[in-house]
Formats: sequence, structure tokens, C-alpha cells
Amino acid sequence: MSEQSSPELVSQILEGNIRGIAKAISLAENGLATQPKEELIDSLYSHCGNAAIWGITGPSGVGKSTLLDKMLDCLRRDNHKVAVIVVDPSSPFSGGALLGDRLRMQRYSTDEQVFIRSMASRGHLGGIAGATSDAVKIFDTAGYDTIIIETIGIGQSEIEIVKLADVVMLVLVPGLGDEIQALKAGIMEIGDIFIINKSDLDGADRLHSELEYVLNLKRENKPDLEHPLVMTCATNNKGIDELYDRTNRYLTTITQNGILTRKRRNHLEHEIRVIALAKIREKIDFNSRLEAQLDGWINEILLKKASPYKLINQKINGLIKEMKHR
Ligand SMILES: Nc1nc2c(ncn2[C@@H]2O[C@H](COP(=O)(O)OP(=O)(O)OP(=O)(O)O)[C@@H](O)[C@H]2O)c(=O)[nH]1
Ligand SMILES: [Mg+2]
Repeated sequence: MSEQSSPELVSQILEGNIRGIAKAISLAENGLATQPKEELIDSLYSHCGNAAIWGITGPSGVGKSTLLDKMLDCLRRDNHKVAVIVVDPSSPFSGGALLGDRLRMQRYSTDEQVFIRSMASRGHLGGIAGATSDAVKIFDTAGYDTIIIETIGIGQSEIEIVKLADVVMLVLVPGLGDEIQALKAGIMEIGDIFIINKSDLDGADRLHSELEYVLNLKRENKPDLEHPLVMTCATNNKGIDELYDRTNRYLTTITQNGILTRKRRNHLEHEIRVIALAKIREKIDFNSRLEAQLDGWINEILLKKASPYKLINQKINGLIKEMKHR
């Protein structure tokens, strides 16, 4: 590391030093100085594994941050030290006014036991999920016992991010229309705890029965878990205690019945795959080589000098051979 040695930064993180943590997270987020970042994360690794990791996801504006703000009351009441990471995979910028507004947890900005941080995706080897995973390790090492990841949206990258979590909360609201129809198919897979927020709005009861129907199928298929559905009105503090209790109960259950161990193993497997594939791609510098050759490939196929599969197989094998000689 240029101006600060890695061991120095590691001990700052272990002490819970706020500036050290912020610096380490920027390093993880940028992912530019790859070697110092990898060294840093490797030296934190043995200290990790103590924090409970919560994920909260759902379409934009459903009240995720407002819910988190209220959950922070419960967590602080129970003396937890909490880190919140707000991720917007669609935005290349972090910390801007928009995201600042999205945090909605300003009440805790002076509480030293609460660290709220937004993150964006800038060229991390494992994508934004990789950067988030590194940030989790940093907070875990720094003694935050509860780490919450909020991600906006319900696309593939958001799901990748919440997959890091021990427990995933999926927030929905009445009036999502087609969005909810599209979600239903995947709903079984995304969440552990389902939340209908804005229960003060029309249509909450109907959404509740629709989701109960889908969840009952899930409960039949996976009877070892409850798959709770909680109605909340975050702005009026309704349902927050129940949500908090259900979350804790879920975590206790999966700790006791071994599901948590399995989940974390799966998460690690996924992480290894993503990083290994990214490293291979980086090693053969696949993208730039492809870019350099692509025009030629297209021409050969267009002029019917080569058939597509045959040409692609040949060229890829060529690239792999080149890699072996490097
Ligand atoms: N009526 C009603 N409004 C709510 C409720 N919860 C949150 N809101 C409002 O919904 C708006 C969006 O809330 P946020 O907490 O920022 O939602 P979010 O899901 O974090 O939004 P993004 O991070 O932008 O995706 C705010 O104006 C909240 O005051 C609720 O239970 N009922
Ligand atoms: Mg938000």
C-alpha cells in the first residue's frame, strides 16, 4: 500500500477505527490496486465469521431504508453494533446526493455503533457483489455484529448481492402491478422473510393472500423453515417489532439446524467460482483479445469462409494455447 502499510490498516480495522474502516472500504470498492486489496482481505479473513449478515431487497421506493431505520432502533436497543451497506448496482457513483437521500438513516449518523455506507460498482474483479463481500469482511473484522446490505431492485445483480446474506428480506408493497406477477415465479428463491410494507395503502390485504398462497407452496416444499410473511407500515412503526423478532428467530433456527453452515458454504463456493472465472478471463485478457479479433471472425463467417461453431471453437482453443505459453 502506498502511504500506509497493510498491517497498520489491519490493526486499525481490528480496533474498529472509523477512518481505517472507511479507507479499507474505498480500497475494496475501487478494486483498482488489486494486490494491496487482496492482501488486505486475506489478512482479515481469519477474523471473519462472527457477524450476522442481513440482506434487504425489493423494487425501488418500497420503503427498504425506512424499514431499516426503524429496525436500527430495535438493534440499538439490544446493544448491537451495526453496519449498513446500501448498494445501487445500476449506479456507477457512490455517496452522491441521491444515494444520501436514499439512506434515510440520518438519525444514526452520530451514533458510533452504527456505520452507514453506500457502495457503487467500479471495476471490482468480482463485480459489485465482490466489492460488497469484501466490505462485509471489513465490518465483520471491525466488530460489527450485524451487517445489513440494502440493494435496490430485483434484477440478477441485486440477487447476487443479497446472496451474501444469512437472511434475505424481500420487501413488496401493494400496487406493484405487473412487477409482482413477474416476481412470483422467482419469489420462492429470492427471500427468506417476506415483507408487505405500506400496509396502510389499498390492496395490502389482497397482496397478503396472494403471497400467502405462493408461500404455502414453499412451506410445503421446505418444511424445516417458517418462511414468514410480515405486514409493516414503516412510517408508522407498525409491524417493526414483529419483523425484528421473526428475523432473530429465523437466524436462531438456521444456526441450530445447520442450514446456516450450509448456506455459508454455498456462498463461499459461489464467491470462489466468480473470482476464479474473473481471474481466468483476466489472465488471457479475453475481452481485449476478442475485441481485436472480432471483426475478422465476423468477416470470415459473413463470407462463408468458416462456419460459426467451428470458427469459434478454433479461435478459443487458440486463445487458450496462447495463455499456456504466457
Ligand atoms: N404510505 C407509506 N409510505 C411509506 C412507508 N414506508 C416508507 N414509505 C415512504 O416511501 C418512500 C420511499 O421510502 P424509502 O425507505 O426511501 O424506500 P427504499 O425502498 O429504500 O427506496 P430506494 O432505496 O430508492 O429503492 C418514502 O417517501 C417513505 O416515507 C409506509 O409504510 N407507508
Ligand atoms: Mg433505500
